[in-house]
Amino acid sequence: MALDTETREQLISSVARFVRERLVPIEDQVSQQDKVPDEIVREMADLGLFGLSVPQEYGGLGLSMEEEVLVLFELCQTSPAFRSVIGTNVGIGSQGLVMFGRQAQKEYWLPKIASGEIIASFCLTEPGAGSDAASVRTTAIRKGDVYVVNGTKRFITNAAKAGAFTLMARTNPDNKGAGGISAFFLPSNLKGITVGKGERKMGQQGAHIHDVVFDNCEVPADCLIGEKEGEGFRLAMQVLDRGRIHISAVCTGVADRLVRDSVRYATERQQVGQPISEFQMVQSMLADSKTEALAMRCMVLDTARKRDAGENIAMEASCCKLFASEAVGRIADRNVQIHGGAGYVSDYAAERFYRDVRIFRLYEGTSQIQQMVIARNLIRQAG
Ligand code: COS
Repeated sequence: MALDTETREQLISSVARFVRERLVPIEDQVSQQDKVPDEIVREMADLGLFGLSVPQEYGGLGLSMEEEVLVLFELCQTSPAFRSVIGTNVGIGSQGLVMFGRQAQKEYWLPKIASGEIIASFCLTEPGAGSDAASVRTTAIRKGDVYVVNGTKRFITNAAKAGAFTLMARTNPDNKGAGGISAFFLPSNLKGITVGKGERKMGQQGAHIHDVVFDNCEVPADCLIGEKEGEGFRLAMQVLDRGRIHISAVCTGVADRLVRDSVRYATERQQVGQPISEFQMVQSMLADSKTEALAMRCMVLDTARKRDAGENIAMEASCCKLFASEAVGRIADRNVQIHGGAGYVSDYAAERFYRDVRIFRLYEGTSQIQQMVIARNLIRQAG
């Protein structure tokens, strides 16, 4: 449901102020300590950020996709680790339930997700199933009233804090393809679930990823999302279509921040008796970064509006993710270049952001997967 203009503007300006006053000042601390303070998480909950995409009837803000990306444009003008705190509840962790869940599942879980009372994570990737998501090996075999789940999920964001998982597992081992996979929404405290240690990562300190191991875990049969087995892969793909717009909006927020940092540094830093922003080769970098940031914003907004209008945006979402994640990488690189030697040391945010943005080209589908999705759709349309 779309907000009225005044409420929308209020939400966006509250988020912008929160970023400016509460998040930007502690970016370096979060990176050093590898932890977002609990107090900040509570403030995020108070702002309603965990429930951006949960329908109002279940306690969320029920934003349209367009509104969600407008909020993300503001929220992500700081370390992307902050977005990760709410990211799985807003996106991939909850949306399978929102789109395909049964009434009782939604009534039980969604208010808790919207308030931030529980964190929801998305368990698709496995040691042997990354880009080839249909090759999931984790099994969920029906035995009476339960599914017995065995397998390992990898790089699961927020797993250690999760109170629930959206899990993709193979309910029909005879079907090795997409049709053998089902989706579940289950509590994380079931016997037989172990969360591994946090991985050491290149960037985004403060955001954490873990293995989740299922060892003869008995999952109640009513945790199946939807009415029948075999729908899990399609669910995952539709969650990811939406997630790719979300991540593209995250890239756009970061890009805007980096353009601002580049301009600020270029206008302050003096060389040869003048600000380096006077040099045309520096101007060229500023202009390219601004142009790409604007292009990202336009395509993300356009795709979000199309999704809100009910159009199939699988191809456009991949176009956004491909362009935005690659472009923000170039923008972060130019930002380092404009900062010169200062961009390589950690006194400035440039070095940290350069590492932080690298993951955008990998998660929720690598750039090569986006290219594949785009090309396949084009060819299908032509045929
Ligand atoms: N929406 C709805 N259904 C979809 C879909 C979408 N976006 N994409 C595929 N499907 C359906 C197909 O229509 C097909 O259904 P039928 O068998 O009924 O025809 C089924 O799902 C299988 O699709 P496809 O044959 O295209 O599957 P592939 O195994 O070739 O995989 C890619 C397709 C590579 C696109 C998919 O595996 C993918 O997105 N991989 C990346 C996964 C990813 O992003 N991982 C990140 C981890 S999560 S943070």
